Amino acid sequence: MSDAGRSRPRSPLRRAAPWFVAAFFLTAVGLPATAAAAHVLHAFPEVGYAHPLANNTSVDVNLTDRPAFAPSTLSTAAGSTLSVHLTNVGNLTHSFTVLAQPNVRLNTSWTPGEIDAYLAANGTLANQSVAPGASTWVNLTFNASTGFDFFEILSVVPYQFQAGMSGEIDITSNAPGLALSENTTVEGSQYLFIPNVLAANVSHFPVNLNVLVTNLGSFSHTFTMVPQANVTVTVGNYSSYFDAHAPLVSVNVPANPGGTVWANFTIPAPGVYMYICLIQGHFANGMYGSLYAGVPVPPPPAAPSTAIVMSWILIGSGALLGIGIAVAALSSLVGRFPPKAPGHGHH
Ligand SMILES: [Cu+2]
Repeated sequence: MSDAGRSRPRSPLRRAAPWFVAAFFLTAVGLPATAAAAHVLHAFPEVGYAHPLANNTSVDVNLTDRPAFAPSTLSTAAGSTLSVHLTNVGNLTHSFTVLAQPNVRLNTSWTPGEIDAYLAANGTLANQSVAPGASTWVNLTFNASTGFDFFEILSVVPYQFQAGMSGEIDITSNAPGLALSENTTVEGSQYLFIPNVLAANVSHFPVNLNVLVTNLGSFSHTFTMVPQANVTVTVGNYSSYFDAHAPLVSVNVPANPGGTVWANFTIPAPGVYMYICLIQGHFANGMYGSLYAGVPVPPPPAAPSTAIVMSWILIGSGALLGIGIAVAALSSLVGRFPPKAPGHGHH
């Protein structure tokens, strides 16, 4: 008599094993699928609202003999303090001078005397001279009403501003509904902007917007925005359109995972502004989005039903697991009664 023919009861766990295996596989399929479906559900309404900067920001700025500020564009939230650590890395004296009037750019054709006269009449938020090799701190506090403004910075050492030593401090807003600093990412392998809807709920124009673009993949991309509100470019016409209308902004996104670039631009009027990637083939594959500036974002379409299906997969795997446990329990109960020996069942 072979082993297989013997009536020794199988272990309860072995009897239930197929059910556990089935439950395991269904869970293995169901869990990631459910997570993915949940992500889809979550991702769509994830409009790129404001990501306000921290209340106290510190930034290092080098003053160079180029002459230039490095970096030349700073950013901080309205109602916060910006601590600027200045280091003169050159051999010339430079100054870090911030205009008191927002949204003003001095004319680089002015003489040093004209600039001094303007500053004497209108004041400064800071006017710090920094000797070669020296370092110092300047703290600037921007009240809540300065949201969306920028303040020009310049060196007042004669002819340095005229030679290009200028920059700006962009003031973002953390007031609810007043989005200024937006955040978007580009997905390399799928050619997508995430999110593909940005919202700037602003009420005064022109308005300065800063979008931080982060590369999730390792392909080159651009973040390129049409200069006109409510214009939809197509794969067929975008090239000739941009030839005729310079983009509002076009930045190259560093081609490495985690690479970032700021797109800083000024929206002239309320409306919907389309942004695309200019790299050949990316727009055609869906790499575009819309910025809603001062206009409401339309509601998203109905949620995909896959999430419901996916949750049924999980429920199904739970049911299989339950059956497996029941089989194991029943088997162990049944196993307590010795089975009849072969041949003894007949009279
Ligand atoms: Cu691209």
